[in-house]
Amino acid sequence: MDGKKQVVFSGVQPTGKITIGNYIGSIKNWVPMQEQYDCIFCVVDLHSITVSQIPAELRKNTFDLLSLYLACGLDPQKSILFVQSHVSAHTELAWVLNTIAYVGEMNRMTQFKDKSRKHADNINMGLMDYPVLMASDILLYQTDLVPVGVDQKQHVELARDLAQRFNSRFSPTFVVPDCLTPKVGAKIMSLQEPNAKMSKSDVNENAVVTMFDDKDAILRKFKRAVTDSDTEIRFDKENKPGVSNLLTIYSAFSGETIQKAEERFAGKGYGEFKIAVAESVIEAISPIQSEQKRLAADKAYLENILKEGSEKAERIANRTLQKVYKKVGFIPKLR
Ligand code: AQP
Repeated sequence: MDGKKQVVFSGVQPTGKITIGNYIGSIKNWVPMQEQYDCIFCVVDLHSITVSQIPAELRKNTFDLLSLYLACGLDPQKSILFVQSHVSAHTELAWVLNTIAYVGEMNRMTQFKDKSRKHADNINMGLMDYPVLMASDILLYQTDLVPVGVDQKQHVELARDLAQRFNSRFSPTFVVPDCLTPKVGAKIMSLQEPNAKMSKSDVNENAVVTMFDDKDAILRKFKRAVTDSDTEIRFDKENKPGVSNLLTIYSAFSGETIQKAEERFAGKGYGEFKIAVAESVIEAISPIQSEQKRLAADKAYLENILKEGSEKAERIANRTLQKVYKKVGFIPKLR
């Protein structure tokens, strides 16, 4: 990191098997950014416990996600890769930001409302505070750009608001980050309910294609994807959400524009179209899957990446945290 390039920060929660939605909406877009920006990518495990997790599974999912990052092309020589809970400044800054975040604005967050409905037996403070911790993740690194899917846009806007609020209440401290969403695939939809987002924690496994699914499962899930009673393969989100979602997935994995894909499939049946979409996914993710498996078996290598990554992240994060502590009036700790 030479401090001259713009800084990019993003992360994914190890809450389950990463979906093709997570991949298209985030990780896939991070890879080319490494050439142009100072990039910091995190496995955000602190966020994941806002919903109940089985500890052994969380540990496995964390390593699986790190190895998936690497298999997709994130390079520890170019980017800082680390696990959120290894850098304590994330929770420390979150505490300070909590004191300038209003309960009213946190209550209005769409994801909080959605997850409160889905996990009515566990509406914990962490779930409500999730966006403040995410603001802390972003602001600690003086981030310029946050590449995320559309569902996280509201949280990045909160990070912007908190940065501006802190800067004006004390003095300029944080870079105010911009949100970056992909042109195609910013919100991949469920294969079973094309008006709902594809989510890794969906209990209906036919609704979700994961980056870990084998070829047969991918084919089966796409064959069962909900479409409509029409026969035309045309992009029309409002009237043909299922077909539009499949066209988006095809475009993201094949690299062909949606318009070209519409021309390719003109006059073809839904059955044939679904198989072609599945094949485009299989072709793109098979090499990633083999590489992920190979890397996941090398625990020492992964641990070393995390050790080096967290040391680099900590240096940057602690600099920001010390500035913040000084501005709010805490006395410096003598060393
Ligand atoms: N369906 C999606 N389409 C495009 N992008 C998506 N993202 C999530 N779902 C889609 C993007 O993936 C990144 C990581 O998301 P996350 O793990 O931090 O949490 P999330 O947004 O809550 O994703 P999930 O899959 O819905 O997880 P669970 O089920 O655990 O809540 C983000 O950039 C997100 O925008």
